[in-house]
Amino acid sequence: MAVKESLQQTGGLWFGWSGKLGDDTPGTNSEDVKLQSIGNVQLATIDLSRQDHETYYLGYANDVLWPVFHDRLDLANFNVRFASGYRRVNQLFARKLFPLLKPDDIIWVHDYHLIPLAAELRAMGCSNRIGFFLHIPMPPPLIMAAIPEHEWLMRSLFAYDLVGFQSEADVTHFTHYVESEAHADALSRNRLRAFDRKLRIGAYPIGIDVDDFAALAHGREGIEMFMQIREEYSRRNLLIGVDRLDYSKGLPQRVHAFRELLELYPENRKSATLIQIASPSREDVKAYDDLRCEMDSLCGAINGDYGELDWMPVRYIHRSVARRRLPGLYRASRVALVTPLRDGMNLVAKEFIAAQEQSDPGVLVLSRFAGAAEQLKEALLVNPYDTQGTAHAIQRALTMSIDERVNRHTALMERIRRFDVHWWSSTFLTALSRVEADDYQEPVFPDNLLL
Ligand code: ADQ
Repeated sequence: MAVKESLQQTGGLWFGWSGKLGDDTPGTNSEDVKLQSIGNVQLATIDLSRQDHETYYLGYANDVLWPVFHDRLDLANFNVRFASGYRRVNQLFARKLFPLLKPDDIIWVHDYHLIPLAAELRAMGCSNRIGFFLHIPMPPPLIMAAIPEHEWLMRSLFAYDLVGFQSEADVTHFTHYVESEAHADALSRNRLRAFDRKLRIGAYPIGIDVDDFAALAHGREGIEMFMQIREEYSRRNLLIGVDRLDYSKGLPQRVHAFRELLELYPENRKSATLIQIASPSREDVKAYDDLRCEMDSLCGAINGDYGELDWMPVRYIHRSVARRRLPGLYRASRVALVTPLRDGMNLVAKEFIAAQEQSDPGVLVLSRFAGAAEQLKEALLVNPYDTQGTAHAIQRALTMSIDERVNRHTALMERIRRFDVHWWSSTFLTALSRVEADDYQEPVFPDNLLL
């Protein structure tokens, strides 16, 4: 979404996987690039063969990089076929993209599926300016070092001119990795030299389009959703969780904390309801199937143990909600639970803030392990592994005075408005275009925000 908005502003070429599987039968070529224009954006897409989808996408990207970068070594599947599929598809993408490039194009590569893309392009003679943004967290050095190909992956990042991370913690992890594993020299806070190349790095926390999201809250479907939920839950305090069903999002821990709330503060029985929306995600990967079973069982148990004829503690919905309806749901909720075990940023936290009524806002309970916690200091920050601590924070959110809610919300709103999606893309692209200028001053972030 954020990338689409940014590209629509500048115009340009979007290149990537079509999301479809190609025909593997002999005589057909699934590697053809399909071109189409939408407004000022040209779309170039390519299908993946079944084998590449299995090894590159399901395998290396989602069964190796995703778990390891979210500190879940226990879930990683280090299969050598996955690594070669990942390298092969990045080579294929580079081969297909290279002929489409103009000499002065600036290339912005997104996320962990494409770490070696610049190195493959450079090997073909590409000298364009290339930047990379990692949407997920950068793990600490010793966790990264568990990936058998870690050195190759991190060396590949030095083929970029600029590498952007979501948070200062990610920048620190990367710097420590290259200093300890690749004897990198830190030329300054944001410039490193290793593998015979210089690289600029920085924290560019992604934001949302605040006005656009706030406007959706007052659109027809936003208002309908708000009225419907307000009416249905007129006698209840509503808590909301909206996530992909992913083990990084801490959903079982969240249900445990909500259960603890009902134990520690029984006054919430019959009055507090948690709506948890968990959209299906990566259902071909086993860990996601296990999580689905765990959530079904936990939500069934809490409703069985605490539910009454006229009240169920948890409404668990394993589907996604249309984007236009989400702000209405957020606006009708007293508290949002955004409690991932690890998250690059987490845009739901920012969307919840943007959807609130300024005069009577809800409270954000936010995991300290989400990248968003570096910016959103006025949320109630929690450790999601600490069930009791999280339950206490939820109770504090439910009972917070209107003055405190307004003060916290005002500060948070100012923050997400100032560092919105337009700030994110323009700051990154400015830094990328000026990467070699010695006088270029990196935006100091988030130091100026830790008030
Ligand atoms: P995600 O892990 O997908 O993205 P997140 O930032 O929470 O995580 O959500 C992205 C978008 O999906 C948001 O706009 C949100 O509203 C929407 N969404 C999430 N769950 C939904 C649901 N159940 N129904 C409908 N919409 C839903 C990755 C990283 C994040 C990082 C983003 C952007 O993992 O840490 O914030 O990229 O960089």
